[in-house]
Amino acid sequence: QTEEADVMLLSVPSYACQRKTTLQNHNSVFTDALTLLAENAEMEDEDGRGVAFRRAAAVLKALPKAVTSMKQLNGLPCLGDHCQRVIRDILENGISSEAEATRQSERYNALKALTGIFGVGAKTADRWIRDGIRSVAMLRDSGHALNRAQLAGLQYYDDINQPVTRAEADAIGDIVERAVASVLPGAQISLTGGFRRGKLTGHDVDFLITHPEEGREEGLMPKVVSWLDSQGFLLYQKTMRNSYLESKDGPARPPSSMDRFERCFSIFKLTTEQKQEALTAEAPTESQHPESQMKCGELKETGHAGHKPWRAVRVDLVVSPISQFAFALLGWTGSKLFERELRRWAGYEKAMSLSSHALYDNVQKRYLRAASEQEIFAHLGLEYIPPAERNA
Ligand code: TTP
Ligand code: MN
Ligand code: MN
Ligand code: MN
Repeated sequence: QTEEADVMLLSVPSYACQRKTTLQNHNSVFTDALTLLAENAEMEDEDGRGVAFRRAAAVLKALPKAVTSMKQLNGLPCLGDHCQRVIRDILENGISSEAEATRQSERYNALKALTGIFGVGAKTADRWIRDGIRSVAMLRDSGHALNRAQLAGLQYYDDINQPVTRAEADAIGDIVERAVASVLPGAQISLTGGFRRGKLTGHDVDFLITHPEEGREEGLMPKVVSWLDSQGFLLYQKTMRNSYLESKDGPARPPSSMDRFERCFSIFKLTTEQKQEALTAEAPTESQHPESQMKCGELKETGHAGHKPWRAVRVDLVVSPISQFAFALLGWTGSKLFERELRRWAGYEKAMSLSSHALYDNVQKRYLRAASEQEIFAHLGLEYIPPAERNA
């Protein structure tokens, strides 16, 4: 085969929100390396570099085939010199020496371990590393003062760093349904985040709660949280009240990726029994299927003597008024890069400002209403991309 025949012409639009990105990735050998470099940059508080690596990885994720030669990169967006060097290295040597050196560096591993603790960000991790703390064990022994989130993060470290399965997400969903139904009948909950995009596992479970009658959702979160707490479902929670309205003319506007809904960052206690109930309740006739029997077997396994019969799961809850629901749903479904690209597209290409609350047209000087995600994409002049294709 000639080299010419081997070169497929690849082309993708430059914003991730203009492309369909499924979970099927033909270029994971490249995107794994670029994602590791992005993660490292973010942990070093170099967000600009982090985004550049993430954009490059997202371009490769959207390609219909594996890249096999540098020529195929001609004309692709977001691939700067640095990213091309990483890709060339992998094409020529099978691995990226930069990614491997990073993966093995003491600093990367210390940052990864410490920021892997719930409640610990890049700045805190850096401070601790400068104090000589390079691992979770060293932090435990150090006697450092920790806040409430970090204490919970340490206490449930192993559970929280174990991926959440779809079955576990569904079991948590059942519990949240019960909580919401008992404090505000008629309220609706939606699974958002990675699971809505079809991911099989996640680092947490994300829910958006609303009520079809505007205003009925006000003050809902504290009620949901106290119901959950009274039933023993919460190991940790931090609730923040809605600050959207009062912030409008306030001086300190948050970065656009942060929204101001009533929200709760929590750690749930999920028992093996609840997981079992969720499986049998949702699929009562499925017990004959080999796949569901396998799941039940796995559950028994985690509950056997010697192991605790429950696990800690990170859960994010958000409450939105129905008038902002479509924006909140779009904003909390992700991926994070897809969201960032939507906002960049809105600002640079459409002179609009998009948040998880609203879409503002800076030329017409008015808010554009939307009752569905489809309407928001239409306002933005974008083809509708369903959640399963937002995995940029
Ligand atoms: P995550 O739960 O962090 O990510 P994920 O669900 O895509 O992946 P994972 O499986 O690792 O959990 O965030 C989900 C979405 O929530 C993401 O698109 C960004 C959004 N989000 C906000 O809009 N505001 C916030 O303050 C936070 C923390 C997240
Ligand atoms: Mn999530
Ligand atoms: Mn995540
Ligand atoms: Mn989350």
